[in-house]
Amino acid sequence: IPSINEGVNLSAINGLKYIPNFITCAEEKNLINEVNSATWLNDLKRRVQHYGYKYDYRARALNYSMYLGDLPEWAAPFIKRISRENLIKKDPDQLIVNEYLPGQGIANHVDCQPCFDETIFSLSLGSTCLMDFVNVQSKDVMALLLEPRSLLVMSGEARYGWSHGIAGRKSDEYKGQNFPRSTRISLTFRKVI
Ligand code: AKG
Repeated sequence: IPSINEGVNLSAINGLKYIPNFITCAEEKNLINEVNSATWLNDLKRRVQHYGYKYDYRARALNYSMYLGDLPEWAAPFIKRISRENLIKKDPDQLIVNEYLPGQGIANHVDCQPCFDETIFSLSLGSTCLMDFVNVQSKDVMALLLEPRSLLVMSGEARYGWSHGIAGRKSDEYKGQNFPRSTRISLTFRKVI
């Protein structure tokens, strides 16, 4: 499946990796089914699932007294693969599943620096969505359309020097095309430190 990001120059953001079609359509379908058969929480504006130590968005810290279970079985093949492909040094032990309905987003943020290790992964399922990156110092902005089945890897500058977020919109404009949003589910993996 061709990616709209073919040939896009990501070198403005060191440590940012975008891998289109990281998983197949069959794997995507299977992951969506697995996620939807687990229990969703409604403690944010959107539905979420937490595994490992819970991140408290209000306190902007990990809640070490709330361990919400090991990573699910269905995440194991994915973790094995990112490890085998040397995309990580230490296996992730925390997962946040976010569900975005059209119109929902997530405020720009830098993932908690003292809580999580240097590499963050986000696997996209379902809909496309435009992710905005803002340089913490220069305020430079870059936008990248995240496609279903793609993997986003943030480390180094991308992890610490740029914030990332998703505007709450029903469609995105990207490279002169309109991309209406449908339900998107993202799996964000991190290593707690
Ligand atoms: C977070 O949960 O902190 C995210 O940034 C999620 C990003 C995404 O949905 O791809």
